[in-house]
Amino acid sequence: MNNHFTHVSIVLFFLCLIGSVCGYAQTSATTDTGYQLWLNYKPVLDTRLKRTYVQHYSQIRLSGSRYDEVIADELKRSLKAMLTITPEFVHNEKKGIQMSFCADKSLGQEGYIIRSGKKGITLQAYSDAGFLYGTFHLIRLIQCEYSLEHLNIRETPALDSRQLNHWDDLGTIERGYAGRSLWKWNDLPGKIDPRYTDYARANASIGINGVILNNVNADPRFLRRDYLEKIAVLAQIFRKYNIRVYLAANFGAPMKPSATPDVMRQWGGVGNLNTADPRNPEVQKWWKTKADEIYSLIPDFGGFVVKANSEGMPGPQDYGCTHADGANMLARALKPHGGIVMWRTFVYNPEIDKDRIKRSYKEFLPLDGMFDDNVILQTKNGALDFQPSEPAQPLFGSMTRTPLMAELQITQEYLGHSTYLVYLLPMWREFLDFDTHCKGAGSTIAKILTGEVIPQSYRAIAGVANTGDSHNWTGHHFAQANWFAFGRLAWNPKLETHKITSEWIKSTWNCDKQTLKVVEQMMMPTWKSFVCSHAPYSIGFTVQVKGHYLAGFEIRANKEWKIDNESIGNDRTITGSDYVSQYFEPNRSLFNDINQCPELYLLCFHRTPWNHKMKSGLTLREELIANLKQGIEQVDRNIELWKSLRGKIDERRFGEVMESLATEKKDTQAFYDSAIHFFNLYK
Ligand code: BDP
Repeated sequence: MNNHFTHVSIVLFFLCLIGSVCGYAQTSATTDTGYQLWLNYKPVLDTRLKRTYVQHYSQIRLSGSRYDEVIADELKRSLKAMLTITPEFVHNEKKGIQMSFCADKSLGQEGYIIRSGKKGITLQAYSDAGFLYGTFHLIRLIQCEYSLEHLNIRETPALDSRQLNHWDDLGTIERGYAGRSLWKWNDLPGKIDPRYTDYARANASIGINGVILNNVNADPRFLRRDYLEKIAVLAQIFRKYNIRVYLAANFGAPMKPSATPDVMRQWGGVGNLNTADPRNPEVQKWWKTKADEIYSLIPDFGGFVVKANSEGMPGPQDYGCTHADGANMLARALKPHGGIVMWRTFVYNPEIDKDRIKRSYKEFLPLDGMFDDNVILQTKNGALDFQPSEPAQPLFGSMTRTPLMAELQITQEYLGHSTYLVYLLPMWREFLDFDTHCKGAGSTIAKILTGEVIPQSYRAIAGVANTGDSHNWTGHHFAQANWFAFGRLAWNPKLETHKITSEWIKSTWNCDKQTLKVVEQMMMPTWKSFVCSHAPYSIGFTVQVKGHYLAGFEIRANKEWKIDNESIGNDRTITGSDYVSQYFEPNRSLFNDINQCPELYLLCFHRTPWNHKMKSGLTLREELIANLKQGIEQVDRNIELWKSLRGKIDERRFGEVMESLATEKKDTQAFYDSAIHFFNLYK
């Protein structure tokens, strides 16, 4: 009896042990919150692969670069989680991973080479930052379970400056759908959120090297000493990851509060002047002194982004000066310190043209060549706004003596906020591959940005961030993919879509083949289906004026675009507003011809008869109505696909994505109902 009892207890003890181990496994799986983003280091399950990784990554010789400390940190953290090893950092060994400087100048400030051979893996760079990016590449090789044989990788970024723009308003975030500010302004500079480092790690891992901390609708207080001291602390943390800090500057900042124009009443200026006139020596001096002050606190400060004379923001035109006058004045204050001005071209002054879409081009083209050499024009991908689809802004390729940088929007202002699963890479791809023909066929936007078509003294790209203080950073787990994809594209605008997408999936979720297939299947069609169901054929604004989320066809109709019983769309042909003429041939003729215009842009350029025959064989009316259902069909498909991954995905994230999909379904149905009701008014 006693023996039997002992036997039972031993069995029970082991059962409990197994139970608790399984229980532990389960809890650890269920507590996966998404906080780790794509740096979600998971154990490598393939034993053969694991053995090779362990063999190579157990010993590492660092290069002596200024990033060694964070490199070692990241390697320790990732290798422990993925391979259960703690690497040994060695000095002279010729095996394992060997990092060393090389004389290949063409690698530039950030490039690197990774090669594998009999003696292990070498990571070489010409400059310090190459080791940082190379290390994240080495880590990614394991995360994505790539083979280490015959590695011969050479990477240099195609764009020098790859930035995130945070539309941060000191607590809240304009067009932010993932919580409040990441920057804890009230706690800084004394108290430092560990999250700042995790944010920097995530960015460095995808190549982001610039952060604009605040909203383009800039509160002048960001330029006040107390805020600069807070900003200096962030800069210090980000610098460790090769990330520079920039600020959005309010052009009216030098003014004293009582002198500030109406639009700034809510803030007031932070100076003591009665004007912000760029010709005024006092104003020039104010900015010079401010620049000196900033650089004394942040020696590697990147510069300013400026939204001026746009949507009520103050600017040089308030004083009869041009955008160039304003930008150059700021540029001269920053120049001695190596800073730049990113002057935004998002302006739409109604006096310039009746058609809003034409205004920015008309204002900026005549200024080509008038900007100082440390000014770059920051230009949204489309000429209207961040619509779900738009033909590319015709300024790209037209400005030949002024560098232009692209501004993309990662936050889904017009694309379903953080509620919808919309993968933006296909949209950005469409933009980057857009052939401007400015120097003949093949003059794509990607090649313009990288300076291959028109020499660019400064090559840059910015994305309006979709982050906030929500635990998973972006609200929707899948919105992390847009941040990731933006970074990878910014590094290399030609990087293949499948590569970016599959690497995000593997490093965020897992390397299981079915997960990979299903998640990619979910993501890829979402941009197209969103466009079809929410803003068909690049028609323009279709959402409510406030919020930019709910359907607003009634409010937008016959204001932003035309509709009646005969036709729908915008006449921007040469006999209409003539927007087409802002494009180079053959785009101009192509867009001008209703039968040749790409259907994706049809309603942007043409007031199209409802009975116009589409390529599908259907009339415009039939196709538009049928396509409106695509949103619902897509989310239904995604729900089924996601369900098929139950058990493959950790429970908490699985459930949260399921909830997001359910909300998306409800909201997309409401959008559809509203759209159908509206279109049925016209027949
Ligand atoms: C619009 C946004 C607004 C921004 C503006 C801009 O609705 O919040 O301030 O763009 O980019 O799309 O300046």
